[in-house]
Amino acid sequence: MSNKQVTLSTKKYMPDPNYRKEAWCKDAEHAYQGYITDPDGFWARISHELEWFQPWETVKEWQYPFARWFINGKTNVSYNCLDRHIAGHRRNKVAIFWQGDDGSTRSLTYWQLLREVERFANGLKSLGVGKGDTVCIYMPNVPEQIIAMLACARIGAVHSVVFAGFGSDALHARITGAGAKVVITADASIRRGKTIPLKPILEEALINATSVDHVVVLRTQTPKISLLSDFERDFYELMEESDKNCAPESMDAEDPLFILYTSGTTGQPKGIVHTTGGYMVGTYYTSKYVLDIKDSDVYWCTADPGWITGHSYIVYGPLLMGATIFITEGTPDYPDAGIWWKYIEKFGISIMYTAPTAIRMFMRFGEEYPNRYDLSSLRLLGSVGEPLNPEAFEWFYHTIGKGKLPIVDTWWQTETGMHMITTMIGEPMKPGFAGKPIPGILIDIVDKEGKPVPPGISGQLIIKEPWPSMVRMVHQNEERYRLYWSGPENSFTASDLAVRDEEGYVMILGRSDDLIIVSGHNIGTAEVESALVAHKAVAEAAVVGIPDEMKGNRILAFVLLREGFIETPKLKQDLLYHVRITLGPIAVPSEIRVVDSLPKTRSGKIMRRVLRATELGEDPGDLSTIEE
Ligand code: 6R9
Repeated sequence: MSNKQVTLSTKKYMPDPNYRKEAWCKDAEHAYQGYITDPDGFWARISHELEWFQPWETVKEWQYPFARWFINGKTNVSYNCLDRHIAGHRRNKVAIFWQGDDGSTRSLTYWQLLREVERFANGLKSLGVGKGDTVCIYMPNVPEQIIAMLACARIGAVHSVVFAGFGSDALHARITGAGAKVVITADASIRRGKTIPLKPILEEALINATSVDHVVVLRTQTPKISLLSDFERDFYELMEESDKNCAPESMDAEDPLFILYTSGTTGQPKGIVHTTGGYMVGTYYTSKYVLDIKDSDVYWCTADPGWITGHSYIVYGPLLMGATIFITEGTPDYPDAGIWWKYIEKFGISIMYTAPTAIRMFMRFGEEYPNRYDLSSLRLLGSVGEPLNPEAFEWFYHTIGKGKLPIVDTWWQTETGMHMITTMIGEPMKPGFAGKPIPGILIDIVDKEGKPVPPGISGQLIIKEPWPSMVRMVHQNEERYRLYWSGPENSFTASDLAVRDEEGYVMILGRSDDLIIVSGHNIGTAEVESALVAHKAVAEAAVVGIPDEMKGNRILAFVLLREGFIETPKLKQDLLYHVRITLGPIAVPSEIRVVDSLPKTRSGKIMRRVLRATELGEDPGDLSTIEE
């Protein structure tokens, strides 16, 4: 297996110098050097911007492969997200704007949010939930989900949020895996104008889930569904019956804050455990310096709280910053493909943090939808979840950003808890490249012997030193946890393939477990997909490796065409030719199949292993994370 030479584009967009002047991060290079000179001092300074009930004694203790951060510090994340702002000038500031699928809207100020969190926290206590107990949250994207998360954090309960799109088997596995004592749910979620019952799914998931003592149900439908007395409690009744004041539990920096099962693009989901102090510092730091959240912003992260992006950058990071956040239960193309742009105009959204899969979907619908709305409130765009291929970057930059807004393409993982690589505001942007490691993060790209590769050569992405919001444990699977730190010189292996250019900009080539080796050459699925998507006829593409007697593997490509294009032998030839000239003959698929849809995880990642298994007539494995 050889490390491959990658031809890199040198296209650059120079940002308006004013963006840097006004950004929290004025000089990323200087900050980066600041970390190198004094790593612990760097994190210490950031930690002091937050409140600790008892100051920590040491920044970190690293006993490979276990790290502890902010030793003996005591704090509470909900206190830092709420009470800290109430005491200051943000008391009456809107914390959450919510937009329902049916057009209704709600808002909660920081004051109101704290009131509800305190009461609900007491409600959980009355159900016997205490510090260290696990609570499962299975709810749609409504403010009550955030209230539930913060209430858990307030009393020291560990939440395990399960995305509302999961079915009963997946939910059962997560409830029993984490030993949840209470499950918080809703009667239904609303999508595309349809009511999708959630409670029956939970009922099925609860069969043989013996750890669960109570279920709390948010009832939004009329007439109200009936509840089993004692076992099931109404969300608001529980809240109203409870005391209004709930002092935040004093949590050790290393006490767990939550468990989150990873998206499961490959194999079985893993319960990633994050702790209090380090996660708080890491998400606060990046919400400030990468997402550049200011008091005047209306911030929208389009993810669902059920994913790490939602945990870190809808809930914790932005609320630690005292931001006004926008959330919606709706879908991006209902009632039409203009709805997101309409929200931006309606709420004056200034920071939009979204995913390449959404951007590519909007590209398919065309510019007329965003062009109908006033998007002038936007000042910063962000992307996360998959490589932002150059075509999607260009569309986002020109059509949404009007050729002037900075785009932060943030590379990170459930395991990293916070952003790791991006192009900080004010730095030149290179389409196709996520950017450089952020100040505080040291990375490298290595070959299979663990030796750093030169620019232009692909290799494994590793993280060289621990960081505050790193995964602390895989729930009940220490062996799996240890595997993360099996990189060269005790580094963290990200399972992503990447390449760097001469200036140190990193391009993510896709999961290394999605690597296809054709005639001894490593081919990243993302590279071939990006080449296909660069063709004007292709909206989305997925490629998989199929065993081949001659080459070891051959490449099979699935493509979704843009509107106005139809499948013809000529078009397929054009696509193959296009890959040949962009990536070279080695990367040319042996076959192209035109399809109507691609299997994706609910967080929008293409599930290549499902395509591959279907093709080979094999068992596709765990399908719990698949989108219908
Ligand atoms: C935050 C999140 C992690 C995997 C990661 C990588 C891919 C995420 C990316 C990106 C290229 C980016 N990924 N952000 N690839 N550019 N900006 O998505 O966490 O669900 O754990 O997925 O997602 O392959 O390894 P998670």
